Amino acid sequence: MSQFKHLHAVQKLRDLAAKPIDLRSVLAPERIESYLVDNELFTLLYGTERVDEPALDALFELAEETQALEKMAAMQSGAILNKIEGIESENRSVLHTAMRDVFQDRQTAKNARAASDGSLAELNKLKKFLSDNSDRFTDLIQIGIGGSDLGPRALCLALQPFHRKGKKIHFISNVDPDDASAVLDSVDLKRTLAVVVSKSGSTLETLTNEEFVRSRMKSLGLNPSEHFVAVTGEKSPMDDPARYLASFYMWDFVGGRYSATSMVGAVMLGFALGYEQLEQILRGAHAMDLHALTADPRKNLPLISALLGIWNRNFLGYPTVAIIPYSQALHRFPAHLQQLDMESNGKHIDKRGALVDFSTGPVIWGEPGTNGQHSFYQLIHQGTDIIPLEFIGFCQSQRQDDLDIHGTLSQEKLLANLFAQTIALAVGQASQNPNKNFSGNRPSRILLAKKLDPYTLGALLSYYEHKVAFQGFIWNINSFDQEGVQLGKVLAGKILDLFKEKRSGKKGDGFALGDCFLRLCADRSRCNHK
Ligand code: G6Q
Repeated sequence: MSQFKHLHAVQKLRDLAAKPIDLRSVLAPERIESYLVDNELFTLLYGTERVDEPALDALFELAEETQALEKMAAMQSGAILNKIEGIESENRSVLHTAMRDVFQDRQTAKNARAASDGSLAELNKLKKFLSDNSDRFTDLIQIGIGGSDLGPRALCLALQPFHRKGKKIHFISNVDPDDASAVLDSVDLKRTLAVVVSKSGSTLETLTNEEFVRSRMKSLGLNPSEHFVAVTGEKSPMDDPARYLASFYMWDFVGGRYSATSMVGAVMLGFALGYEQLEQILRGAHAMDLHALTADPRKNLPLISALLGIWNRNFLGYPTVAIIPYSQALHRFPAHLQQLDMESNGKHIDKRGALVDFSTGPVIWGEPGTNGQHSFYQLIHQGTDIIPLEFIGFCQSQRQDDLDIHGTLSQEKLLANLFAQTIALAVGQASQNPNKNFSGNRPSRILLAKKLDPYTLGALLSYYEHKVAFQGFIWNINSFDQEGVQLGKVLAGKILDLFKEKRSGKKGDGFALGDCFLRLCADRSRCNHK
């Protein structure tokens, strides 16, 4: 049996989960007002989760027994965390927090000072680069994939009203040529800066797309080395400053999906928003890093969110979580959280190398509300699976451009829908007509803030990073590697060899399964219909 199952708190939680509270009978204003916790920016409302005091006590005991806060402190101070005992594995510090511990109060990273010094040096380089070059360019294309795309893109799109006038940002991530082609058709390359982001400097999609854009530039008589910037690891195949207008660095101890606040996001965000607003994102993230590190467990927002997630996943047995921002600006944020959470905690062995015998990370998915209400909420309210929800809401609209229509503002309509959903899910509705019956007793929680600005967004990003890390600490899994993505890459390489062989007529090692798909594709290409 795994260590996790042996934990005293786990036994207790299992007993408690045999008879969890029923939200239909307990939900009342007093409960909503007492099951909440806040810090300077956010209020986490969790009265609509299926927890009571004994369950909460046992969850905090679980955090203590697994030393979740101690592990957070170890992470933020640069201890080696990215390691699995007894088998070949990564073996590194995990220091994304040092990327934003660059301001005067520098408290978190005593042992991680070198990392935050490195980050500060890159930020200073970036500040100078932006002031020397920003005027030359109207557009920026970020070329990168996975962690080099999702987080930075989500942040960029979330802060549109803060973008500088006359600056447009585009992204190319997919190796689908239609992605690059569509972006290239929409920009004036003479005034475009291309930022190629690849920590390894060897990612097929990114290197292909870089060449795609370079080639288009050359065909227009432009010199790519005056338009291209690199963000990569030191000594990676892309670390070749002669090919680039500038090169910025990131390090092994910052994982791709945790890298939005490193140079991976910073170059593009600095260009889009200006350096000062970029700094606000970093300051907000740093404030939440400190909160995760120092807040008492019962006041610690990401820890509480992690524990509620573990209650839902391991004890109530719910397999997925929907994260629904009631904010259009956050429309790509769930895509970032999908990667952050599922790549981190979708693991089948623990840190001792043993197969786990409990559920690890749930399936994470989401879309902004209210749009989701008009599509998949049917299943959430009346489907046969129970889907816990994490709502994100803001009291004020981001743009403050609102109108009283039929007696209420649009922002009020948005919030009314958010609060209505959490109540409807919890209390349901009895009806004689079974098709109109809502069973209720379905859990959700709300993370509420005043308004979405760069500082708050930085803190929100960090909140989720720490929620995911706390869950990994409690499950004792390695949340900072991603071996599960390797097999597909290797097989894609073999299939690419088949494509090459076909073109050159040379025979290679053969790969019957891959070959079969290529044959089917060739047949399809010969079909007459469009
Ligand atoms: C993230 C993953 C992965 C990575 C991409 C891009 O944690 O490691 O999504 O970010 O595969 O990798 P490169 O930045 O090395 O191109």
